[in-house]
This record gives sequence, C-alpha cells and structure tokens, in this order.
Amino acid sequence: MTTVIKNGTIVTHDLTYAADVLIDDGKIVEIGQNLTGDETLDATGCYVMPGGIDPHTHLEMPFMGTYSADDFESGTRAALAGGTTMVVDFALPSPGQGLLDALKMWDNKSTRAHCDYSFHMAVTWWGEQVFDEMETVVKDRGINTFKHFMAYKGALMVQDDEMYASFQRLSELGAIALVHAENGDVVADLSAKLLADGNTGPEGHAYSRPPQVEGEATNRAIMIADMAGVPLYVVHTSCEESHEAIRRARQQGKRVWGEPLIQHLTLDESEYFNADWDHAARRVMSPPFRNKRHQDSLWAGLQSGSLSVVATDHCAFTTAQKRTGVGDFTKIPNGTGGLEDRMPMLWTHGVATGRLTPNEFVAVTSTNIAKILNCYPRKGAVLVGADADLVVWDPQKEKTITADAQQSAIDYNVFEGQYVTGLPRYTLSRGRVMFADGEMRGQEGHGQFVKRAPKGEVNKALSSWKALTAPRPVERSGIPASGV
Ligand code: DUC
Ligand code: ZN
Ligand code: ZN
Ligand code: ZN
Repeated sequence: MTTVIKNGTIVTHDLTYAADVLIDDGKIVEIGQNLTGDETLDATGCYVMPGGIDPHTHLEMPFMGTYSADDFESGTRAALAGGTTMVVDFALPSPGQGLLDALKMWDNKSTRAHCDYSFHMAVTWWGEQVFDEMETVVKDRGINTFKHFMAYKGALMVQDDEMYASFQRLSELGAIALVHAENGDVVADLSAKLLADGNTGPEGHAYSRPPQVEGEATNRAIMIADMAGVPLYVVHTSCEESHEAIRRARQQGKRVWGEPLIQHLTLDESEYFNADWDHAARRVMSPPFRNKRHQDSLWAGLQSGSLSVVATDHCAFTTAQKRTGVGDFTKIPNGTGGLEDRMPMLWTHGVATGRLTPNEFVAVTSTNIAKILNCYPRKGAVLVGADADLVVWDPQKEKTITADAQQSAIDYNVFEGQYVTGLPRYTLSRGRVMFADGEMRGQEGHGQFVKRAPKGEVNKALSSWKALTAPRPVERSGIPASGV
C-alpha cells in the first residue's frame, strides 16, 4: 500500500518548497507534483517536516531508588503525539554491571516502543570488562555514543581518570563521548551544608547546583576530550557558563556540541521559589531551571549555531515518587517530562516569536541530531530513500497543555497551562500514521532499534593537540654525569 501526503509545504533544514511526498513500504519513494497513492493525507496549510528526534530520554530507568514512570510504551506514545518519531534512550549499567548485560535489559524494555529508537551507552564505572565490551557495543550493536556522569557522587559518577581512559578508548573506536557536566564533588558538599543548615525543601536542589558547577565540569570535559582525541557532546546545557565553554571550544575548532532542553529554554528558577512543595519538587531535575540571563544565552546559542540541538531529558516521576524527598531534597527523584511538548513548545517560543526559522526548527529538533548521532539521512531527512518518519505540522493548530490530556503516565505536566500554537496534524513512523487529528493510532511494538555506526572521520578531524604536543627527544650535549 502506498501513501501520499498532498498539498503541503516541505520544510527541511535547508529548503522550503511545495511538493507531494509518496511513501511505499516505510520509505519515501518520490517527491514531486500531482502524486497519487492508495491512501491520501491532506497537508493543506501544513508543513511536511522530518519527524522529531529526541536525543535524550530515560524511559523506565532505575534511578534514585525508583523507576522513571514513563516506559517505552507510554514514552514513545507521548513522543508521537508531539511530532517526535525517534527517541535515543540511555542504557545504564549499574556500577559493576557489564555493558552487554545492561543492553539486554534495555532490549527487553524497548520491545513495546511505538516509534523507532536507539540507545546511548552509559559508562558508570571503569575496568577491563568495560574496555573490552565497548568494542562489541560499537561494532556489533551499532551504538556510537557513550555517556559519562560527572555528578551523582557515590552512584553513577565517574572520576577524571576513568573518564580520560574511557575517552581514549572511544577515540580508538571512532565513537563519541557524552557528558552530564556538573561537578559532583561540589554538589555533594553544597547539598550536605544546605541540609545541615535546615534547607531541606526542593529549592535546596537549585541552590546545590549553581551554574558554576556546570561551567567547571563542561570546561574540564572539553579539555579531557581534546587530550583524548574524541568528539564531545554535552547533554542538557543549561547555563551561560557551560555555553561559553562550548562556544570557545567550537571557535577553536574542537568538535563539541551542546544540547539545551526545552525545559531550560522555557521555564525558569521561579518555579522552585514561588510555589508549593509539590509544584517545586515536580520540577526538580539536574541541572535545575535557571534565570532569564541563562535562558537568553541558550536561545542565542540556537540562533547562532553554537548550540546544536534541543532535547527533553524526559525522565518523568509521579507526585508520589517525588514525595519520597519530603524533608530532604537530595531524595527527590531528579527528572521532568517533555516528550509530547518539546516540538510545540519550541515552535511557540522559537518560531512563532521569530527567534528561529522553520528550517532552523527542523535542524535543532531532528536533522542536526541525526547527523551528529550518525543516522542521517535514514532519519532526519525528507529525501527519496529516507525512512518515512514525518510530521505534518499545522502552524495554526493550538491548545493549552494539560496533564489531563497527555499521553505520559504521570499525574501532572511541568508545562501545565501553557498555550501552544503549532501541533502535528499527522505523525508517521516509517510510513504508518501513528497520530492523526489529535488521536493516537499507535501500535505497540512497531518501533525498531536504529543502529548507528561509528563516524571515524570526525574523530580524525579533531584539533591537533596530540600532534602539537607529541613528545620528541631533544638531542643535547653536556649531559652531566649522574651523582656528584
Ligand atoms: N537529570 C535528571 O534530572 N534526571 C535524569 C538524569 C539527569 O541527569
Ligand atoms: Zn544528565
Ligand atoms: Zn503548583
Ligand atoms: Zn539525562
């Protein structure tokens, strides 16, 4: 059966033009005028864009004594309802657990996905087993991205020596390093002092993770990546201090990318201070929401290209789960949702306000991500031969976000009450209509794993720290005899 999307305007990262799109067997087979197919989707008044890719989710993740509440079923359903057709989730070995063993767990969790997905591998400890298994993860499993937590001391955090060893191994394998950049030692110290002084509420979380802890860790990770010869992707860049480090590195020719979240772009720290306990705790995530100075910096980064992509870090917990932190903010599970809202919120606050062009919107929600993570043009493209992961986007369609109408399994939404304009009319996953006119038509298990090969040429095109500093023996005379 063939499907044709008619009367729309195709918007890609680089082009805007009127054409129909013909789909067969999950792929785009023709783009042109007056195309016909067995099934017709009308895109009058709409943009036909590559489906969104969320490069950062935590679905059914064991974390802080519980599991994140959205699994691959509800999480990918939320994604599709918001125009996102692929998610990249983190396979997270517990310290001491092998990478391949952890991957088996994520393979099992993901069988119910409605849309396509991929994994990043987390490096939560270091040893010979991790070193060895990395090769299989890259070459056989098609995972080319490895995340390092510089925070969560005593749990997921890795030390600098472990990070440096891991980065060098990734360099050999042609893979990319990811970092959660916060100085975990400083966070632990600030948290203990805040608690000792009686600051036990959720606002303590924000005080314990100031922008400086993120800026310091980002700078450190960039320098370590440079010395190891590996490209670096900084997840959830939330502040000017971190953005500044990324800007400087890029300007020096380093392969460094920054990923702001839709939450940090649109919500600020007042959510912690002018609110009741539940409201504030529901918004506890790391890094925390910042003030307007930082938000302006993130928007400027998207506009100028110094920041490359927009993600969610979707890691949703119910109010009941959040309440395990009553009396001690360090026990509030860290994380917020956003999968369903990323694209409409970015359109509303980015495109409708004139900050971003529709083409830039496509770049930061989809194409740049596919290119960096190396699944372009299978994903992130409207091209003949690409997967028909598409969103028919209606810029006039509007709604007010409310938890009552969301796909996510949790009992609130951090964007509750926000008016958005720009929503999907249709979302297609490999040619199949999964969401149409406000209704889910998903199918559990439709989603497939997307392999991403290493992209060795980027590693080879890094700045030349090694060449510049390679040791060379100096020939000199006059070597003193040893001893006196
Ligand atoms: N930050 C969060 O808020 N949740 C999950 C992990 C993380 O780094
Ligand atoms: Zn993180
Ligand atoms: Zn409230
Ligand atoms: Zn995360």
